[in-house]
Amino acid sequence: MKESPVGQAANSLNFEEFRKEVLNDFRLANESRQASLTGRKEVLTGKAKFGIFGDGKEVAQIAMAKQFRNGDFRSGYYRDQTFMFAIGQSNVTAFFAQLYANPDVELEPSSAGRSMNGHFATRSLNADGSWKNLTSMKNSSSDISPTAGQMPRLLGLAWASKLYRHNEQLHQMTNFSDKGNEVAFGTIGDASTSEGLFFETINAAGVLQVPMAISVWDDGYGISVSAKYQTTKQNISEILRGFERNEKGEGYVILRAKGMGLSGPL
Ligand SMILES: Cc1ncc(C[n+]2csc(CCOP(=O)(O)OP(=O)(O)O)c2C)c(N)n1
Repeated sequence: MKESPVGQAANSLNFEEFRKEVLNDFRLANESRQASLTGRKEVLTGKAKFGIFGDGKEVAQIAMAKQFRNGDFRSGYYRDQTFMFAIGQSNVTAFFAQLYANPDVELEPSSAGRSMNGHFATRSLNADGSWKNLTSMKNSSSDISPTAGQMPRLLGLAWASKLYRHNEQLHQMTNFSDKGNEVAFGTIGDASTSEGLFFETINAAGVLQVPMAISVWDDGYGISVSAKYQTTKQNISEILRGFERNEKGEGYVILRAKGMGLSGPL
């Protein structure tokens, strides 16, 4: 086996498998980038009603998808297309079907053309109205338009898992939870962290100690308004420092990473 280009982490994988995975990830990132560029042209030339896209966030979202397991839930926002593609719960065809408001639920499974583009969801029910087994699929709650509106629901999903974890009577409901062994993943833009719902969720999650992971995508702007006008110190991680986990195990872990490195051409 050849020396792996990324050292220890990849050495556990067979080199051929690793190579395949890297190429697949690169292909997916490119497809998603092209979907953003083409979609934006469709909106600006009047062929689609409204558009909002996830370019610049491809690589970090692919990394996030690698941690997302069956049974987990997403409560996120409109920039998550690459993540949804990467977990296999959307694709370029479905993405454009939503952009054009296609009312066919087979083609546009997130909302059958009812929501704006970039508003993702997975279907928890079968066509006959019965429940799917949510523990054997990757789940997304339905995106809503008010920014930060996804936050209380994220907390609810994580809280539900904690209740399942600690209440054995619930363990028989195997379609919904594997004894609480799930994580709720949230995503939000930096400007939307100014909303009260964000701070309430952040505080409650620390108090309740729930299985929840939030990514704040900080591009320094909310529409065209600089972070200077909406976030104290222009740095949400910095102002959340008081919530950081202490030696008693209270609070939670805050990590910062450069996730927008490929905002130029891939
Ligand atoms: C409650 C509410 N206020 C305003 C808007 C309009 N709006 C949509 S996106 C957006 C900017 C969000 O910026 P940010 O959270 O930084 O996310 P980004 O799009 O930059 O990733 C605004 C103000 C909205 N959807 N909901």
